[in-house]
Amino acid sequence: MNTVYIGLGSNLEDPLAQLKSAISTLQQHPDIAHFTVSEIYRSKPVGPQDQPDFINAVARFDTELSAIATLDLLQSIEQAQRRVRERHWGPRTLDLDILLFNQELIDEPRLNVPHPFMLERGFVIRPLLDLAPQLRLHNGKTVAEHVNQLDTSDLVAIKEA
Ligand code: A4P
Ligand code: MG
Repeated sequence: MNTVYIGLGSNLEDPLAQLKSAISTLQQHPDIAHFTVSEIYRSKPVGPQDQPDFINAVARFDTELSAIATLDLLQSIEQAQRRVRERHWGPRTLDLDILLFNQELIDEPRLNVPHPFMLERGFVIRPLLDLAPQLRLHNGKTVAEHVNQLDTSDLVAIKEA
């Protein structure tokens, strides 16, 4: 069984609904077990600023799928939610990134794990703190230690009614 952490992001076409839809699809998927998700956050865009704020979360699940098969599954969910892919680091209806796959280092044309930018992104590390504060990252620090080095002041947990 593989333990996977993924990042979820959206800033177009009702981003909160986009995330909830992806979460529901993953929760119900036959190849996914023990699905848990962080709080959901609103965050300022990293990269181009002339785009709407993002909604972000991190989820963890177990699966027998390989890393590439997991990527295929995530990309099929992105496609099903009609992801618009126009500009690098630009607006998107749904972005599902594999952050961690067990403790593996994967360097393939379609897949880099750990996700190359995860350590510098508050919108990844802050939600990850909700799920796994003691998880040891590839820089040798736990999530709880590492989060202190990031500015997470732009992240606001969304209170749901
Ligand atoms: N790929 C390689 N490694 C991975 C991985 N670990 N997980 C490949 C998923 N995909 C991976 O991705 C392009 C290719 O990366 C995929 O076909 C896959 O084979 P993409 O998602 O189509 O391209 P992209 O989104 O333009 O690039 P990327 O690098 O995914 O963008 P990022 O890094 O995800 O940045 N600000 C806030 N506040 N919140 C956000 O969520 N997101 C971005 C997007 C920018 N700013 C943001 C946020
Ligand atoms: Mg992506």
